[in-house]
Amino acid sequence: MAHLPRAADVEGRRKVTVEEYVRYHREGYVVVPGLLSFEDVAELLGLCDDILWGREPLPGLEPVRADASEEELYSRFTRIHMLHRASARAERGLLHPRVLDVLEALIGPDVLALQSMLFLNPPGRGGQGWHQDSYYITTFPDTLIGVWIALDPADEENGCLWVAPGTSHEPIYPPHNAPAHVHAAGAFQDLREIEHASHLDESVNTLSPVARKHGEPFPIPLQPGDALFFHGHLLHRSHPNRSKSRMRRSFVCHYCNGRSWVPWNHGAPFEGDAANGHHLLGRGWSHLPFASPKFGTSVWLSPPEGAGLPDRLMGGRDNLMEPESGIALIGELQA
Ligand SMILES: O=C(O)CCC(=O)C(=O)O
Repeated sequence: MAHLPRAADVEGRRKVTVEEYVRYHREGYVVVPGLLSFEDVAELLGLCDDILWGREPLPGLEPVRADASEEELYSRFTRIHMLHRASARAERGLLHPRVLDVLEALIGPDVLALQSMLFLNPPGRGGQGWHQDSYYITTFPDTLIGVWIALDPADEENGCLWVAPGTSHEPIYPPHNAPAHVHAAGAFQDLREIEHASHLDESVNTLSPVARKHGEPFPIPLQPGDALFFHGHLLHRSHPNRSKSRMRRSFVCHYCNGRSWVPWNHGAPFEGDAANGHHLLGRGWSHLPFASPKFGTSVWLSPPEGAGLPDRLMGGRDNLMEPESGIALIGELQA
């Protein structure tokens, strides 16, 4: 039985251009304008409002006082993690077919959905200094990718994301005294330890020089429904919302190739040595365990079929890289 790694047969698929693919792999990010529709964005904004005003009670969140002021409501939290495990709307956002269409081309064809985050940055709040997401969310092989979807217009003033182009080619820099990190500990000669990743102050966060190694970082202003796909090693940051009255809401999700081993469950305990069984397979297939959508969001999977994969052999007559009969494999000769 073989799994034929081809893109799912999704109607109206958002196909990726070669230029988008190259940009993602060369620069570490690619912007896809208008990936989500007005209706998709409205659904996620509705979720933000319902959470804020206590109309969508979530496990772990204190109920909202009936007489709470708007300021009090906004001061309760600026981000909520793993919302897809509690909300059907967040699950639909995480497994949005057009997001998965793009992911299939960039890191697929097998796509595992790991995390969803809702950011509700009111004026004066939010911001996160330079960091690399693969340090926090470990996948082996490391195939992590983030997708940052704007729900409000996001610009420099209200705290859009900034990227440090090309830093996706850097290894993951381990924080000082970290118990483990993404690359095999001890395999690098000169991989220095860093301090205060995610700190807003660049003079304190010692990842700052790495952010400028390949070019000047720049902001990524986005309109609602635009999506930024960014590599798990890419250094990125945001600033606090400096606007007087504009929110900066965004829906941010993380994914990896469905064949990566994932010993990460957002800090929650799991049985055995892999947490893959807790994460949702969005496309393709995997020999590793995976979960199905809890709220019934449709996904296009491709379980193994009877058909075999085409043979592709290296080398041949006249050095043509074509399959040819009569090539002996060393394994066969020895057998
Ligand atoms: O949106 C933000 O403010 C920060 C998001 C971010 O850095 C991340 O998701 O890794």
